[in-house]
Amino acid sequence: MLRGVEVYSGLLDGAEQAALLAEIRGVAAAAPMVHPVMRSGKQMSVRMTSAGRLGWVSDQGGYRYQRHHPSGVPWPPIPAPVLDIWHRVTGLARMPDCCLVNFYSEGARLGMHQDRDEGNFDWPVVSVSLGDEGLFRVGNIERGGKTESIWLRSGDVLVMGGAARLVHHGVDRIRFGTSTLLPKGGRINLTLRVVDQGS
Ligand code: MD3
Ligand code: FE
Repeated sequence: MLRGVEVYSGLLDGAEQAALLAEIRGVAAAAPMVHPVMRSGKQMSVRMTSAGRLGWVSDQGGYRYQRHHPSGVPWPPIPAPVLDIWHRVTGLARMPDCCLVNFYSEGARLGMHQDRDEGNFDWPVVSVSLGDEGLFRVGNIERGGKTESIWLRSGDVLVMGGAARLVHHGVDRIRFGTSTLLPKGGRINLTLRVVDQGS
């Protein structure tokens, strides 16, 4: 695939996936999943929450990282098994500030975008897929041009660093019901980021 994208297919076995899911249920109990609203006023089809010092939010005021869930509660800590994956694949001593949790139910998608709300793009981004398969698309730093697609499966881990850190990417669709990890189906993606906004 693209330079700067490392794909660890099947890095997490079934037991590890189940343990992560239990941790994520705990995160969502403390900080409930919401459908973020974009600046346009349109609701995203993906539901999101966060763990960590900072969480990613979007509303009519725009996109940003902030210290609290929209309800005002602080974000729960990033679960230790999630930090362990970050350490295994990046080898970095610096831990991420944010674990964004994305939930895709049947029909949910994420349009092509860049991740550029962080303060420093030198840090890699790590993504963990759980549950149903998702069709991930990667493009270019510039808008448009050729794209490449790959199916991400439960237990796959991606590291986006270097030249890939600012490429456009998105999730075109999920294959609902292709995994038994979530009893009611759907896909969960954990995205780990160093936000590094000097605060
Ligand atoms: C490429 N999430 O939350 S993860 C996102 O599967 C996001 O939910 C997708 O894009 C998902 O912003 C894709 C893979 C990923 C994450 C971060 C990236 C790819 C990336 C940052 C830079 C380039
Ligand atoms: Fe993204």
